[in-house]
Amino acid sequence: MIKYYQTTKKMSKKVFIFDLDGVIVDTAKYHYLAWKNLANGLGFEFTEAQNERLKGVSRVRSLEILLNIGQVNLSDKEKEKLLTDKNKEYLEYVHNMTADEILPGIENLLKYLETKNIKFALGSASKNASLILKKVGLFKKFTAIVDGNDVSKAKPNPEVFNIAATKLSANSENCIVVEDALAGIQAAKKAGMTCIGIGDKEVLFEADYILKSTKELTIDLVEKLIDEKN
Ligand code: B16
Ligand code: MG
Repeated sequence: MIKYYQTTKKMSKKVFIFDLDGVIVDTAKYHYLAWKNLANGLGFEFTEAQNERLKGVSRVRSLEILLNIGQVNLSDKEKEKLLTDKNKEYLEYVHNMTADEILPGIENLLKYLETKNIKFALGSASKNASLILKKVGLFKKFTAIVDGNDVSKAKPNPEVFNIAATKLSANSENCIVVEDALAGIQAAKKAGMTCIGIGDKEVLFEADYILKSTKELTIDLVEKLIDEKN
């Protein structure tokens, strides 16, 4: 009995911060459809490989990258309209999302963290994060949601993770970030946090741990991380 309480106390020190797109759900495919339509409307092609460059990047910066690919120059007013149109189409896909779209291993992991009283927050660049979490039924599970509406500087700036740590009342060295984009991993490392990268090790080499997919976010690995001394 005593042993149980000691273990729980020690484990509860660590907290988790999850990215959204590419970690909790795969919304990248919907971003891609909307950006591709926008590019086609402007008269150029946009490939899935090029879409990789937009992962973890803010909406405004994504448009800049896209227009650069198509070598298109537009006024601020025209850009504003494209951003609104893109988000409108993206939200049409989001509205059809269900819990089936939660990536493998995530629900189990969140349940495990809840049973161990380990707090977790969201740290996403998306301005649609709350809506997406509501659509897939995870919104109420998060202690805090920090997203594109809360920051003035996008990843790789650490602001989003620093705010999440404050909301979790955690020191940065006790935060474990799960991210799928290089910009996000750089943000977590700048914040002085432990970072798990989900994806290609050639791209995510700056992370402390690299997993091919969320399926590899096993309870064994998580227990090891929360027991790890700083
Ligand atoms: P929104 P994350 C990011 O989400 C996406 O990876 C990125 O492709 C998108 O441009 C960004 O959110 C902004 O999304 O248009 O919904 O505000 O990976 O940081 O959770
Ligand atoms: Mg992401």
